[in-house]
Amino acid sequence: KRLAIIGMPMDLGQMRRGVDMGPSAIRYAGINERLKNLFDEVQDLGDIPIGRPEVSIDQESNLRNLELIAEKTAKLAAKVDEVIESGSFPLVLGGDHSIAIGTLAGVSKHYQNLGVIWYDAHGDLNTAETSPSGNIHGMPLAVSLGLGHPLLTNIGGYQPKVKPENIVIIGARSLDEGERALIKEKGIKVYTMHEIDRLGMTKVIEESIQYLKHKTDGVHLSLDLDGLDPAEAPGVGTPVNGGISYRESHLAMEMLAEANLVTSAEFVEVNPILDDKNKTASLAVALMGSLFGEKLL
Ligand code: DIR
Ligand code: MN
Ligand code: MN
Ligand code: MN
Repeated sequence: KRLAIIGMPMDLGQMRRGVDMGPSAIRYAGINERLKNLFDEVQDLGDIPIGRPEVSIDQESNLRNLELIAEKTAKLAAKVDEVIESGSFPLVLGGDHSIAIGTLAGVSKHYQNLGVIWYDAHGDLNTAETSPSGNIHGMPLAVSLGLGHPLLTNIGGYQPKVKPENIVIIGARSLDEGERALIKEKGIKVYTMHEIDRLGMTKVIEESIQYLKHKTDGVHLSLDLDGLDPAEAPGVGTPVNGGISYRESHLAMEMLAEANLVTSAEFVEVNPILDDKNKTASLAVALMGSLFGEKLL
């Protein structure tokens, strides 16, 4: 089994600079050391070139940086596709969550029924019409359902990338009105913090695995570090109190590893400028260890 790491240093999906340094911060936290013994080979393919596009952070738009995001995520999609084609497991390092538009475009063409686990404080189910912020990092899951601007939904030349019944959202505690309506309309499975508190993470992950296992032929894990509590993951642009704990998150990753379900992954929204001594990047690397089968004993 081979792992291919792809950095996506893009911060265009939201307004706080610094999340473009996420891939560097995660590498600095020792990703290679941590994962090299869990695979036959770990290749770091470096970063998708983003350059320093001139964008104004105060521009008024309901799809801020649309063209640039479409262009860059298409490049990521092509790279992810190539990695899967070569037989490696793609692990993408963000970058803000808008990068998932590209990751899913690259992954999903390899599966008839791709499952998606969206580990996040947010639903990322906004469209230009429902978004309160205009930030595309609040839209990637909607885009992957085929909802949103065609420049985004058509990346890779097909849509949708994922079906609503193949999605599980875990950790939600900040959902906008339009997102709630969409969740109801499409019947998307969501474990909010309420269900996590009530059922416990064990049950949440057991149920998620059962829910996805029979109807999917691959599962993508999209892990937004803001799904965790800001006390554990302070280095994120949109922290929301009352999040998933460190232990619950390790348990979730360990159970996913045991189930051998996940076929691609991305870790997003690590912003070292907002972080406390690279704590959030280190947490991301530790969670990757658990996801890829690291054992305590
Ligand atoms: C909010 C925040 N729902 C928006 N979304 C975030 O701007 O659409 N997603 N932070 O991770
Ligand atoms: Mn292909
Ligand atoms: Mn997100
Ligand atoms: Mn989020």
